[in-house]
Amino acid sequence: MKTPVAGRAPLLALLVAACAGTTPHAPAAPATPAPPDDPWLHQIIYLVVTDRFTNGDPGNDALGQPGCLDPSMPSLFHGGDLAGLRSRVAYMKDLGVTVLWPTPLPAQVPRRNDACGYHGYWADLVDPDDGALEPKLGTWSDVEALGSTVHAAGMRLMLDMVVNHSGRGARIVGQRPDWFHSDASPEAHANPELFHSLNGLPDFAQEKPEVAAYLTAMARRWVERVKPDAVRMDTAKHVPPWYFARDFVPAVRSAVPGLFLVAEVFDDRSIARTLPVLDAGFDSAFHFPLHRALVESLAKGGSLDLVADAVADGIATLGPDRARHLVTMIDNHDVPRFASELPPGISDADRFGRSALALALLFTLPGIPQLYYGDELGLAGAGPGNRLDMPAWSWSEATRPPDAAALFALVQRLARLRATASELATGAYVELARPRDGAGNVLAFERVLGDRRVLVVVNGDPSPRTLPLALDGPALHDVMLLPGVPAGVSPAAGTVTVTMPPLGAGIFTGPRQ
Ligand SMILES: [Ca+2]
Ligand SMILES: [Ca+2]
Repeated sequence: MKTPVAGRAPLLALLVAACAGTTPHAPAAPATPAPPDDPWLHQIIYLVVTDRFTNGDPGNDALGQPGCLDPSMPSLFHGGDLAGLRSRVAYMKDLGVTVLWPTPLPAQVPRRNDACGYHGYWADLVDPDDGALEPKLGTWSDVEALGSTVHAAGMRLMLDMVVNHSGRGARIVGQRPDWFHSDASPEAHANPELFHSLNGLPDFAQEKPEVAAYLTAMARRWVERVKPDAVRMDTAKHVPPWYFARDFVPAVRSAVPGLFLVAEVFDDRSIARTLPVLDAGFDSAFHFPLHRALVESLAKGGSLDLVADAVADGIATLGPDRARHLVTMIDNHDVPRFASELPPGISDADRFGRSALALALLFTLPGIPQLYYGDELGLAGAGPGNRLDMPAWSWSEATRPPDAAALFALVQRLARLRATASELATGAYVELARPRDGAGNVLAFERVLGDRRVLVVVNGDPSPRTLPLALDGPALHDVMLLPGVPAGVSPAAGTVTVTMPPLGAGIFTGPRQ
């Protein structure tokens, strides 16, 4: 297990001083009309690889496929389970996340070489569908108990599903070989994204009515049984959008009204790639271009222009309402952890500061923030190392290394801010300044809702920066997140001058006019 770099944490890197400018009052802009609200805009998602989180029931460790349990092997099961997740709902609640997204629950295929489906994406499907749970994760009563505990905590449950592929060697592949695409076919050659196997995973032929019917009935049974609040669809860009529009979306929505549907379209080049699944009926998709921009700018020292561009492109391409619904993240189980994108040899202070800035942006930019387990502790890891076990020291404030404790506290504060400042969930995004304006690597924006605003200023430079901002309306901003800085420092209107320490950020809130 890897731990974040220990050592003395600098005082929270989010330090800022603000002072009032003296320029004349700018003309007040009309209040922005409130955009449509949606409870999902107010959520914070927590992604967990269940097998790597907590082993709540050692009695199920040896169940399931033989030879699949070895906590020392990165590609085998480690013993984490649904009972473990349930035992940590209080931890999640304390952190401030509101939606639990565990990796998929179906029973997994037998071991191949040194790998088993500890991550849940290699289902051992069979026809007729047996709806079997992975025995190492637990029983149906564990699923029900987890759902009850999550809901009793006021949280929501997101079910991770796969309809693109089965696991290699799944029983259904032997039973129904004609239900899968052939990689040698002309279709696979012409359109590999939809018709070619992904990493050799047997690729379902949704264009065959019997295959579509099988997958849709399976999906319906899972949501009827688990009764989730949301569904996350794996590998959605490899499935024909018409299948989702015609079959999947209507089926799961009629089975569980009100489901929130999120599609994984893993493409960090263009948010336009999410349009087909959004048009097919999904409520949301992941903002992979913004993930890349946060990594390139804050982890690798690039320009914050990348972040501003990704946000602006999302809004321009999808419209502001769809852009607000995108799920945003600094990492997930398929990419290196944010802390591992930082340059080798980086100082403890910079490591903490850059992680804090990324999290501050994650919680204040448009989108529904998603944390990957351990983001709140600064866990590092890439390749198989991005799915390490949650460290034993994680669960108590008393046992966390100082940097991890400080980052956890920061996430708590950001989550509380998000819960109380609706501007961050539903407000319009207004860019105020960006690096190419010449102020250094500084990005400033506000989230505006009616007559309220949240102003965010981020300094990605390793040196102090001062940024004058012309604000309409009274600039009465309370400083947020910033210990030691008195609130309400800026009673005047007009220009606000924000002075930021290296890798600093300020979050202010107040009336807009
Ligand atoms: Ca277990
Ligand atoms: Ca496919």
